Amino acid sequence: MLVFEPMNEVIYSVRMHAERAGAHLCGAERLVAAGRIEETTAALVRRALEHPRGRAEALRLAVDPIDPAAVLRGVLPEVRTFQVPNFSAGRELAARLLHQAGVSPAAGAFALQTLARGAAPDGRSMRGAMLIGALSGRRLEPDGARGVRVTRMDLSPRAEARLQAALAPYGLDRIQVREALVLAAKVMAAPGVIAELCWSDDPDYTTGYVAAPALGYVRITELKPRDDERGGRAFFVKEEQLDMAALLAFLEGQVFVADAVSAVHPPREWC
Ligand code: PML
Repeated sequence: MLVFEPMNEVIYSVRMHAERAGAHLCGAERLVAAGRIEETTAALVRRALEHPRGRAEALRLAVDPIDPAAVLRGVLPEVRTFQVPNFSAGRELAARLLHQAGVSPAAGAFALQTLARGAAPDGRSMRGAMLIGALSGRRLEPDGARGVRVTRMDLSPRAEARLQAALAPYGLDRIQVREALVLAAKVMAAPGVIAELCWSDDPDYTTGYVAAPALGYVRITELKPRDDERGGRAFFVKEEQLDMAALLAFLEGQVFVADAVSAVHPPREWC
């Protein structure tokens, strides 16, 4: 369910972008009330300095007020976790899930192969996501090096507390899970997107997911080999109805706050 409703309190976008060796290292954003700006900036700076791919060498912070009337509120998807024995099995499961979500086998295979070899032209990970035609498998993002960045999203404090309580019993209350869930919720609400595939570019984080309105957020414990720095996201779109300008405006600019959570299911083995 999506609701445009003025929030009572003015909120601020707090964004961090960090670089190392002249290249993108990490970025993050929170939407918070004025009283939380200071603790939020401190947490984002700490994160850049303690990044698993090395300490940030340059860092930018931006704090901007958000128009309360422009906030779109939504619900997080249900969370499922499948434990797989290795990344090959994980990718096989991802391909099946994408197919269930309406992605053609060719488009799913193309996305998996492209993320695995590094989706940017230089063979590294892209900062943003690929946009892929769900049937044709064509890459559609306007800039194939940068990809499409999804920004301006967060959890409400109430939803954050509920999500943490729902994830904790399974040892899943981690920043990677919380942030990816919010991003997936926003992407699922985007006009024309039918599914998402993601795994992290952090070398020690092998879990990824497939998300789609019909499936929810399906975590897969191994989608890449450990120590591999290649990862990223692919958003699958219905090409025949695609309004690229509207899609990019939504993904990059629409303020989205998830203020309700759905069920978190216990992890189980996939066989
Ligand atoms: C999860 O464990 O559910 C999160 C998986 C994707 C993480 C993506 C990222 O950190 O870039």
